[in-house]
Amino acid sequence: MKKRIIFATGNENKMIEIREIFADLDYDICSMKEAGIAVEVEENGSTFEENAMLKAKAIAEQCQDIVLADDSGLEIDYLNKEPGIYSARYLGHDTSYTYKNEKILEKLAGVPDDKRTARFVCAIAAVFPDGHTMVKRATIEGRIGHEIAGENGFGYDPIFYVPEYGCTTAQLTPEQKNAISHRGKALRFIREELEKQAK
Ligand code: ITT
Repeated sequence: MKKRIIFATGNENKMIEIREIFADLDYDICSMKEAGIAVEVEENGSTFEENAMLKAKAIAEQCQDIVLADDSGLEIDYLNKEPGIYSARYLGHDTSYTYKNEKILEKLAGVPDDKRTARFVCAIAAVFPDGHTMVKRATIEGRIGHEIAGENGFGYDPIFYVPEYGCTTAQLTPEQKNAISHRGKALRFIREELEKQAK
């Protein structure tokens, strides 16, 4: 039987990206739901790394598998790095991303491109059955676009413009986004560590 990796996330969009990046790895990749684990974790850390570790540790208490957790968000330089670790809760937890994205575009109305710099940040925490832990942070640099564009991805993707590609991350294919994204980079690092340990 293959070993399991459980992802401590309730975000189905993250799971889709994670599954693609770990597709050919010799582990069964399970969401919390698939593993039958339902735990509400209070994300009260002050960094992405702390919050990722809080989530991973809480779920690791419920199982004997490798547990990974993702804490991520968008930092907009013009807004003093908001929404940052509060990205999911920004402008209300239950507001739609169309609303959040429109409000951000309003806040940045008239701001020139060189002041619209932003980045997606992702911290992936890993907790192993023997208790040892690891955390990796990665980013993708870009800027806030001038309009909502693209149907792929999730969250803030439709307003996150990547100059090298001339489009938003919501206009990239899933493979293109994973190849350059914060989550793709952090997960590939963790993946390499898992492969080293399996040897
Ligand atoms: P879990 O805690 O259950 O994993 P969550 O959606 O609450 O799910 P976070 O607390 O890490 O996750 O919040 C991250 C938010 O940052 C997420 O909901 C998006 O709004 C945004 N975000 C993170 N990565 C993103 C990406 O690749 N594209 C667009 N938005 C992203």
